[in-house]
Amino acid sequence: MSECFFLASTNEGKRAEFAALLAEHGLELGASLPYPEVEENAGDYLGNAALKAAALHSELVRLGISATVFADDSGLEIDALDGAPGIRSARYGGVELTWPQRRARLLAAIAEVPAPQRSAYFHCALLAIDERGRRYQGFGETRGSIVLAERGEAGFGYDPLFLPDGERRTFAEMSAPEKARASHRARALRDLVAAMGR
Ligand code: ITT
Repeated sequence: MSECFFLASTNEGKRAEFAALLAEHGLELGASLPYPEVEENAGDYLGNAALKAAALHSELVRLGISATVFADDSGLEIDALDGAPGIRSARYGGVELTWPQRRARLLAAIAEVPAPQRSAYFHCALLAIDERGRRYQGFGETRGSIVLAERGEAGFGYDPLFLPDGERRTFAEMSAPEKARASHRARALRDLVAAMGR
């Protein structure tokens, strides 16, 4: 039976990607377990991932479940916006915005920026806590640029705006396996699994 990793995330897009990515490493995504809401105020990606992972780890200990937990904190950094939305990617423009509204807000913010200067990257930090309480980290980045208008329906979040370097299609125009080949999340998981010796 393959080992189960429990993910501290409320983001269904991330869950779906991790289910497939973990399987490539011979690992399984554990069931979605509720954990106390965390204020993501650590100030950096890894710190926020640690807050989320620790919250779920405590919950598993309380339930008497011995397993590895992990969390992902990620974001889109746009060079012309000095790295925004960055660590605030999930809340950019205000928590009340829908995702189409949030993407429209971002496109409006860089409307005057010409195509060659729309460089950006996705960053992903992972923090895992194993059944013995040991901590491991993993990082991944994908460089690309922001398109002029939304393209594609797949994926989640900012995927319709992000064109990875060397590709003709945005993340949202790719199938899940295609996105996984070039994604910051896939790279971060590879880094984490290597650090854990799995
Ligand atoms: P959890 O904290 O519960 O995991 P979240 O959506 O709040 O869910 P983050 O705090 O890590 O996650 O925020 C990162 C945001 O960055 C996320 O909501 C997406 O909008 C965006 N993002 C991260 N990875 C992405 C990807 O692969 N494709 C598109 N957008 C992504």
